[in-house]
Amino acid sequence: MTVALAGSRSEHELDPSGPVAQHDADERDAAERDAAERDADERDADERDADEHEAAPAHTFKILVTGPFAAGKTSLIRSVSQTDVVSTDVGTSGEESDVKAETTVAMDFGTYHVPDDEIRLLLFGTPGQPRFRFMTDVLKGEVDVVAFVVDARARATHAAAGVELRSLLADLGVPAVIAVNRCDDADVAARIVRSLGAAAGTPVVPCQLVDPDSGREVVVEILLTLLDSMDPVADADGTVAVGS
Ligand SMILES: Nc1nc2c(ncn2[C@@H]2O[C@H](COP(=O)(O)OP(=O)(O)OP(=O)(O)O)[C@@H](O)[C@H]2O)c(=O)[nH]1
Ligand SMILES: [Mg+2]
Repeated sequence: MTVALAGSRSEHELDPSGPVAQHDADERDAAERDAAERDADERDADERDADEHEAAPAHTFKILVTGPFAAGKTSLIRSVSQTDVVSTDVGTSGEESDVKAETTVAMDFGTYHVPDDEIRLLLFGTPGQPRFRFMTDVLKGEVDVVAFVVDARARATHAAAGVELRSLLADLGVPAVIAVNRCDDADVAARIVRSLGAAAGTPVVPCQLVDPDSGREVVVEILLTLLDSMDPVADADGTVAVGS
């Protein structure tokens, strides 16, 4: 049926089967299609979340990578990280620019994942310049192991590094691994670590941190240190497992 009203809408506009009605129907269809697509997207997102949850490693540990300026902290994280490293290096200013062109001003972040053991390390690197030392306080919460990096050749930095190391470990009460960078000699590395005043038995790794294989030796020592620091838990059947 078509109703014509003078001065009002045209007869086409009021025809229930005309263009306006067709337009309304199209809009309804489009809205239904949008809603269906939204539902499908939400289902996909839920499934992705569930998959990610299932794939999440059982044990995640926070490692604080710290030490004096230019020791090789960023190099360690860049060498071993299995995910893109979050880096905050910018042009070095002041007298330290004679040592190297770029320096970390906030933090480095990288990860290392041991799939079979479902272990993931979160590696947080601190800046080395004293004026950014407050970032160590920001980053040091809930740390499981300190990876302390010193440059074997930068002897002038060792006294202050020892003070920093001892105070940090006294504060955090967690174990440390000491990476003696630019050093291939285990005896030299052990001597440097003794001069830092580290506790006897602190693991020491002589290393070249620009080399990923060498960086992974530090990671292995971190993993062993984590295992040592965990309490053994005896199962009912007498087997011993480690838990975090
Ligand atoms: N030859 C050599 N160079 C290295 C090694 N490790 C680090 N370097 C270099 O030493 C410099 C310092 O390394 P970084 O990793 O930036 O040191 P950092 O401790 O992060 O420095 P800040 O964040 O500024 O305190 C860089 O120019 C590196 O390329 C190494 O094992 N061998
Ligand atoms: Mg750095």
